[in-house]
Amino acid sequence: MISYLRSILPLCGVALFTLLIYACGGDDPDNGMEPVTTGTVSATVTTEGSAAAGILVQLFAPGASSATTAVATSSNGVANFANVEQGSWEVEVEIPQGFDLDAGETARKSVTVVANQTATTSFALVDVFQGETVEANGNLEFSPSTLTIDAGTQVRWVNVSTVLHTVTPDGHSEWTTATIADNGDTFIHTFDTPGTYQYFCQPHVGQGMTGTITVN
Ligand SMILES: [Cu+2]
Repeated sequence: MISYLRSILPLCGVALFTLLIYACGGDDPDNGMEPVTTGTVSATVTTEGSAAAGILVQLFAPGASSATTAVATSSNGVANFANVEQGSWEVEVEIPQGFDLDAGETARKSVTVVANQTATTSFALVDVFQGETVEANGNLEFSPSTLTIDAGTQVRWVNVSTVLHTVTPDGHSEWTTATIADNGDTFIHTFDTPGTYQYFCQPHVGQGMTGTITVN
């Protein structure tokens, strides 16, 4: 019996060693690591030549009607799709209210993804908004904070910072409170009734982030 154990002990050691090598094999670059088959798609969106933040960009398999995934552009105007299988893909920009494609642009473009590389594409938009724009900025201000307009005018609030703001009516119900959470987010309201409309930002009203729209 002892001699039998003594004879199989080295075999057990070999088996254990083989198991360890097998288990660790994935970390060994020389030992059957899966080749990388994915790359990155990088889409840049600009409005009038400047980086456009908060614009939704979608990735489609060729000819597909529903998107594989969607990413909003960051403050640098870039939407990155990581780990995209190599091959042909289509990238489509969602044109926000108040914007249009620049002359000669198309909303959906083809890209070819190569493993370990970045395929780039870009979309140029133009601002065709016909109203007044109020920026909610990183100094915790609405700019301009007072605005006088004619009835029927649209006002667009745009978040030009990286902090969340709200556009909250103060003592009236001309609109329902709106959150512009991210850089590039907008809220648009049409003022049809003459009057004075005060509003504030909920998180920053304590820092004086208020505004007034006067409609004639
Ligand atoms: Cu705010």
